[in-house]
Amino acid sequence: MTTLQFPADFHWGAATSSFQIEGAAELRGDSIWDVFCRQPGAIADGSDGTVAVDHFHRFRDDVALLAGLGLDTYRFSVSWPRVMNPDGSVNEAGLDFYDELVDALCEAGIRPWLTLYHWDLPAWLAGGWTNRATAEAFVDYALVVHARLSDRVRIWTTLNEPWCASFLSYAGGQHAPGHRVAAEAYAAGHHLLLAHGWVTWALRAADPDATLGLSLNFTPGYPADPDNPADVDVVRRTDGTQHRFFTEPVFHGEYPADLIADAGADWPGGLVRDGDLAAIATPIDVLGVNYYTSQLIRAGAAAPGVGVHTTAPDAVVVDRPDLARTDMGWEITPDAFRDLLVRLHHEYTGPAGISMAITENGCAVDDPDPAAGPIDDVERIAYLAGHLRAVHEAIEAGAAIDTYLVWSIIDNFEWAFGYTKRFGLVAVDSELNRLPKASAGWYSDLSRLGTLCLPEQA
Ligand code: IFM
Repeated sequence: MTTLQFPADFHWGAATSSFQIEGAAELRGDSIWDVFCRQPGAIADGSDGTVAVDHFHRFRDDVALLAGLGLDTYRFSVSWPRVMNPDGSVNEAGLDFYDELVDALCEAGIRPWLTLYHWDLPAWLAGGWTNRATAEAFVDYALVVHARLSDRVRIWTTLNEPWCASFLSYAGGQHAPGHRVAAEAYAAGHHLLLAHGWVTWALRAADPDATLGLSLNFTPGYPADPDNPADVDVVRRTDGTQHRFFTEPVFHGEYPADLIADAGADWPGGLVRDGDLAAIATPIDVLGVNYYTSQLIRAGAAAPGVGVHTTAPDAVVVDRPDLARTDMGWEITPDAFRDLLVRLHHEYTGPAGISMAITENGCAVDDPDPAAGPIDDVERIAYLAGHLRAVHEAIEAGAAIDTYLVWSIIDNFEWAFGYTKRFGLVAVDSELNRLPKASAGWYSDLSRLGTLCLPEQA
């Protein structure tokens, strides 16, 4: 057994998002995910977010659950269509919900970490993220939320995983609004970044001491044959659209030239106005890193489309049969997580003098039905332990990482997979009772002591 000690001031917590857990859809406007869920075949089990796990009505129990586990941070997102009405007025009752949630968290001694956008875009915003006006509306919404909650919420994430909200949604068709038009993905990506930059600027002006950032999802790619230039190049292009499209303008104020060249006619040059890149590069305080897996890629025949983790049309993901997989089919690669964190530290956060937080990490396990008895999710514990070892190694290598937020505290609506995939430390039965799994107890012990115990091979 090896033991690794995390710093005494390291933050341990969990993350969720509004659409995935809240329910109470009748008390808010439609989001693009409500509309998407109504499309036949869009969601694997035909489900939706109407009730989800009813967090809206059970939030006090859920906060008590977090507190009982001893977690000190809870990252949640606000539902834009719960807070704003189609005519631009504020839905005060919707805002009240978050006010009460934040109060409950503070009373429990839990640090609220608020994400402003986790994909549930109001359905009434014409053109969605392909329309620059959506970024303008995002500023109005963000300021409304900030005005009500900033006396207690001190950490703000503008966007969660803008790659998913652009490429997977507008080119891949797998997420709302389900389009398959590459040029739309670039336009959406630019407007999402603009929304991030404008809100960062506006919140900084209103609240200079707030901690501000965004959460990006990273799936490092490796060439199947490092000596084959075609494989190396397809990895470069995948890294371009998936990662550098976001990191380069945020940290360096520019879109990479190779990415613009690769995009060709799809590049939204006409949409990028003077001042946009300066706004996008408004300094942040923390980079949120969401990590689940990595992939081996080779160049293959061009097949238009977007994979779950790729964008280049000729990217072929190569199976690594020696690696274990999660229930999403994602290969378990904690060493790639460590290498990613060290890369991000050297290329972006270190030079900017800012920290990183792991704002999502976790795994889907095909857990047994909770009705059958307590769930002993040893696979999840092993996954988390391996990835926390990677975080520890990255810290030892110099990366400034001060927070780890597991995805997720509770089983929830896993987007196009509906309720068929379980990421939670806590199960939910058919009556929506909360039933902690073995991983919840394990994570609770870890967060209290900060000591990670690993079998020699983890
Ligand atoms: O459930 C999602 C979450 O909403 C965003 N990041 C990845 C998770 C697992 O797929």
